[in-house]
Amino acid sequence: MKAIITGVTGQDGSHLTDLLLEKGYEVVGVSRRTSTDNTERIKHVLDHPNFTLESGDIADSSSLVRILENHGHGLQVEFYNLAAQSHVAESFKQPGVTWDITGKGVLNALQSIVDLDLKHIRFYQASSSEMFGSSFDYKTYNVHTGEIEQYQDEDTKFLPQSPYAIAKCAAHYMVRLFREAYGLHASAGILFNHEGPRRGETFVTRKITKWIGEFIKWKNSQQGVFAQGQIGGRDHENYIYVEDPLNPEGFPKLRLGNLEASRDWGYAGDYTEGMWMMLQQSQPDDYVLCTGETHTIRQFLNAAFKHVGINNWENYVVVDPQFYRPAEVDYLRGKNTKAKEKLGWEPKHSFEDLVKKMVESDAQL
Ligand code: NAP
Ligand code: G4F
Repeated sequence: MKAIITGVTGQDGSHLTDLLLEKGYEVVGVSRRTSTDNTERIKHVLDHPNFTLESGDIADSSSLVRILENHGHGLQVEFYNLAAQSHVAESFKQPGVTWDITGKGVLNALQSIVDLDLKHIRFYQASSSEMFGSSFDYKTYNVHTGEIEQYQDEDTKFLPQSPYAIAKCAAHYMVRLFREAYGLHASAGILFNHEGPRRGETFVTRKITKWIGEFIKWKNSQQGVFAQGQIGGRDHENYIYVEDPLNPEGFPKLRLGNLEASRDWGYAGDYTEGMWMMLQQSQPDDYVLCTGETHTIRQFLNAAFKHVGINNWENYVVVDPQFYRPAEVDYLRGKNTKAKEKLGWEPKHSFEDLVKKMVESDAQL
């Protein structure tokens, strides 16, 4: 069995590579040329005998054709398209590049497979819950809380709120078209937010846990002062100070944007297993992967700071409008009934497990 993975250097690409190597796959990772090393997350597999790193860019069809010609033949080949400009806020600043990579890149991959007559290849597309945007269905009345619960599933309409989400919608429809028009075994996983210690440092969960890790290290370096249990002695809008006139150094507070948005956060390793399960089905299809729970950024902050014994996170965080987005997705909460019933997939990690994993990794607890 062989798998070609675009986006192999990213969070999901690295987890999927680990999973498929464990299963005995030959893995061909596709990575674009960058002037600084981008292989940190896959450095542990670079010398694996079943791993090959190929240079390629999803926006450059000729590189995909070369890779497919070299690696696309053979009976069981899977192609996981995880490559994307995946940062939603950045997509407002670089909408054209986001479109070329996240949208048109998917057409490049699908069309190359068809043109080379490699239709036996099973294709996975990394679709996103961002495609739902501000759309959700009211379906469940919770008898315990008396609330009507809102969620998104495979039948919820798309109402994208960013250039990223629009590019993902176009790619999603392209996958459906190639499935129907050419009979490709092409599936799309509509994945809700999934995180972990390998998450990019500018996504909100990792930004928080990384800050906590750095703060703990700084705090430990100030041990003599902190032994008295004093911080925030000279409170400042942007810095945390210790109550020590001899120590004028402060630690910069954590700067975040909208704290009210809700996300359905799961653990990335669980979700890459779901991707693989989709391609093992006899028929291609689209599936939502999510936990079914939703939490605000405030709740994530609360849980993450509590984990290192800090109960008043508000004293450490500055809300900075530079991190607001021109349009926001306020609420994401998925329903994973189809994935549970058809794939037998379920998330193995809870919200609390995820927070613990991330904080402990960044704070080296
Ligand atoms: P990520 O960490 O940002 O990784 C994105 C990957 O795409 C990186 O390896 C990046 O390479 C690569 N890439 C970017 N532009 C490329 C190009 N032009 N050609 C080839 N490769 C390119 O994202 P992730 O969190 O692993 O997510 C994986 C996929 O799932 C993405 O498509 C994302 O949009 C989608 N998704 C993610 C989530 C989530 O919560 N994580 C949820 C739903 C969907 P460099 O190392 O060179 O930058
Ligand atoms: O962590 P985020 O940047 O993730 P977002 O926008 O939900 O997108 C992620 O999940 C999608 C799946 O739903 C993927 F398709 C996508 O590729 C990506 O992986 O932001 C989460 C929320 C937003 O509401 C944002 O406004 O956190 C809010 N937020 C508040 N302060 C912040 C910040 N987000 C970031 N990145 N940085 C902040 O300082």
